[in-house]
Amino acid sequence: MDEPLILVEREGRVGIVRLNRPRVLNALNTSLMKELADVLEEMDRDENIGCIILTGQGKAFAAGADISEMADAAPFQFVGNAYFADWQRVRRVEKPLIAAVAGYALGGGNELAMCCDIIIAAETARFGQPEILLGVIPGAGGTQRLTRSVGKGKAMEMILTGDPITAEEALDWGLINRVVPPEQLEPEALSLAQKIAEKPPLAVKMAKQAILRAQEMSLEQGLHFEQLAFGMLFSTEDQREGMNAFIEKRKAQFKGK
Ligand code: DAK
Repeated sequence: MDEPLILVEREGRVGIVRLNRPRVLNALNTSLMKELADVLEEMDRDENIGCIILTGQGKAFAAGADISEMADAAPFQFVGNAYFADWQRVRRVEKPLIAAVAGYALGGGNELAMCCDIIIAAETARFGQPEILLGVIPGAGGTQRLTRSVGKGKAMEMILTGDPITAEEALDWGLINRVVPPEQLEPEALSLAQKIAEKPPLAVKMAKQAILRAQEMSLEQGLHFEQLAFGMLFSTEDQREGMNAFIEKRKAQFKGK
């Protein structure tokens, strides 16, 4: 029987999703992306999960899209097809996604990490957009998200040379949140995910949406979204519980309502 392309675990309110094609450095083929999007959407709907960790294994988070699958693609194969749609489904996950990256995060692998909301890296991590070496350019958001994340000059350097950067450089450049020794990667990601998963889920969801809009909208539009989201949270039981618990000097018990 074929091994599953995606492995799923749970630790309390945290979902752990592991890419599982280690023999090809977790190259992201069509089947893997579909399974990944299916699993993430299922976790997004599951009210017993508050935060999701996405990770790889072996030498890689993911070394990019599967080149052997992509090599003979037709020009319009990537426009609006199922593969493209599955990337969009990952991007639309509403719960926080933490990428825990060890080893290679290249091409689509780096783009997948950038679809996540927080990136934690092992010292072994290498981030890059090597598509230029294949005669193409990033196709899953690399030219846009990397530029927003590290700025124009550094994005140009990475995308035009194809050279990867180290975890320390990625931290210094603002691409990732923190760097830890390899053995600390999963415990660190889990402890952060658990902390987020305990928070009131509706507020977490609105916070993520508002922050993402800061990269997509004008300041005026973003502030408007924030104001509406802030106001809407006053319709939740968790807002009353959070504020009453503060006043009554006790720990809040959030319900996601
Ligand atoms: N695809 C397919 N197989 C890959 C692969 C990849 N991206 N990366 C590695 N592999 C395979 C290798 O072919 C090798 O397989 P065997 O020869 O053993 O059968 C196995 O994994 C181990 O790799 P190596 O032997 O090469 O291992 P090394 O340690 O020597 O080198 C490496 C590691 C990461 C430096 C090297 O494997 C490498 O350069 N890999 C390719 C990295 C790359 O170019 N990535 C970018 C691919 S383009 C889109 C969505 C996404 C994308 C585009 C559009 N839409 C939604 C429209 C994304 C595009 C890309 O990512």
